[in-house]
Amino acid sequence: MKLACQEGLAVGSDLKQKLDLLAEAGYEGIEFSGSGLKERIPEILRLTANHPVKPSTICAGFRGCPLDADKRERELASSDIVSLLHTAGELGMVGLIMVPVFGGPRIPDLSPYSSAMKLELELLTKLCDDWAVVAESANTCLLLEPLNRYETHLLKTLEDAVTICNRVQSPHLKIMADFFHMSIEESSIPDSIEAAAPHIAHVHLADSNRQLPGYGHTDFASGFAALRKHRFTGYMALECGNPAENKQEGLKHAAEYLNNCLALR
Ligand code: LER
Ligand code: MN
Repeated sequence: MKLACQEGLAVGSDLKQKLDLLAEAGYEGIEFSGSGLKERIPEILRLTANHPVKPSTICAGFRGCPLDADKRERELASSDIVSLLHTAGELGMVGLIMVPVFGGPRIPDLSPYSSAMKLELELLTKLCDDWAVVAESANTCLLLEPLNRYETHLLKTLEDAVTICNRVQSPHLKIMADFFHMSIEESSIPDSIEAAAPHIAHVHLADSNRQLPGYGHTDFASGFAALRKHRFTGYMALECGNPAENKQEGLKHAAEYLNNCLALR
């Protein structure tokens, strides 16, 4: 397992300095937002070619919503997702992280014919079928991210995302497991990781209060043990606040804390 950090959380005034300081703090990957990323491909490839910190993933950054009632919103999301999958492939990344819908449903409830959620899950399956083909051609993955109940109504647990993966049956459709959301929604983080393990290709790290690991009460060691048991070798990227006065020291301590959790069980 390799530690990574989102670009916005890394310390430094430019990408070169961020990569150098991440390496010094014990990180091996950097996660980017998808917004404006295509234009940065040459710079990122040049700076990471011979660097110990590699581009790991893209976290969202697409416009529109793939499950909106308005076709133009859906098409905007889909064309951005396709473009970002190609960007992820060009950068040699694990994949593009995608939340299908934030907040409540954007399509109407058509009961008794169908609930909004049933329609959303059917539409999402169809879209993921198509995106998995694109991801395969780009040599990367689409990573479904379940959130918590305060941020979405649709995919809230790893099991919810596994249902979509099982329907699509592509090795290019995977799951991103976020410890913050899991700490709210899963009754047991290690058990849910065990059940979803074959589908998990990336992890987000934040403590129970969405601060750096070590500032809250999430038991990372048991979750990491479940990942290790299933031979997870991917990136785990920090997506959280950094309350430390010295930000670089905060990142260093978090890496030490996480490595300690990795060694615990
Ligand atoms: C949002 O809460 C989140 O965890 C992000 O990774 C969404 O892309
Ligand atoms: Mn996340």
